[in-house]
Amino acid sequence: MTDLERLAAIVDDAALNANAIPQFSEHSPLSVADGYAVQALSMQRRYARGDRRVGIKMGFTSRAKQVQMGLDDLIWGHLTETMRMQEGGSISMAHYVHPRVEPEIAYLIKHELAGNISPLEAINGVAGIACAMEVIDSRYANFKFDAGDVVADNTSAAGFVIGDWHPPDTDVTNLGIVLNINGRPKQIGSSASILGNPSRALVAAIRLAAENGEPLQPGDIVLAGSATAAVELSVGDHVEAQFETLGSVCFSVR
Ligand code: 0L1
Ligand code: MG
Repeated sequence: MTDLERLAAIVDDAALNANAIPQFSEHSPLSVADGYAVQALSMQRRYARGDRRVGIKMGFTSRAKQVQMGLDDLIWGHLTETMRMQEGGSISMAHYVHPRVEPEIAYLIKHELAGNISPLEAINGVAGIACAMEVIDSRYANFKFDAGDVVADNTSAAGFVIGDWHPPDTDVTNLGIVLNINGRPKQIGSSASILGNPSRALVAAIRLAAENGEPLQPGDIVLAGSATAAVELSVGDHVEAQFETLGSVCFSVR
């Protein structure tokens, strides 16, 4: 087993069993490139258990977050079928280390998309747009990680829920978004805080997935990144994200 395979086994086991682990870079530095290699190896372990890739998610979708983490690009991770949550359903806290929720915009891919394309070309390759939420759950204790660590940990991806699909020409450049926990607003934001326009995150998703040799395919989902700070989840929470024009999406925590 190589060092990268050993790290993939550790992070995969932590995700599978909801165990917190120390950040890898505490012992020796992990480059972002090696982080992506660990992520790919950990995905192979999931797929070997019968899980399957259903799309990708974007992270660090604000310039301020990239600077804070010492990066000049977005990061991305894989979405798999076992991460899918039922709209209006519930998730068990037992399956997570310390989950947080983020309101996001989701794109449904219509045909294969790859390379450096414009936002207009990207939108022409989309079949639908929906409101969504992502549950992130860093496997590292106290959400403490550097860029290589978080990439190795599949960019904290742990769950996602998607609302009704809307036509691809729906304007989502500056939609008001409210994230309610137990009926009270916890975060208020705008889709414009996703890189100024979520379609820029879609363009980056197309570029990064293709660079990694897995161009986006028909039916793939892309989560464009959070429109607000993430909110910690607790047992008993009812979580609802309301999006101007796109409607709402909700789930509970048991
Ligand atoms: O925005 C995100 O999906 C999070 C990316 C990873 C960083 C984190 O876990 O906070
Ligand atoms: Mg996210």
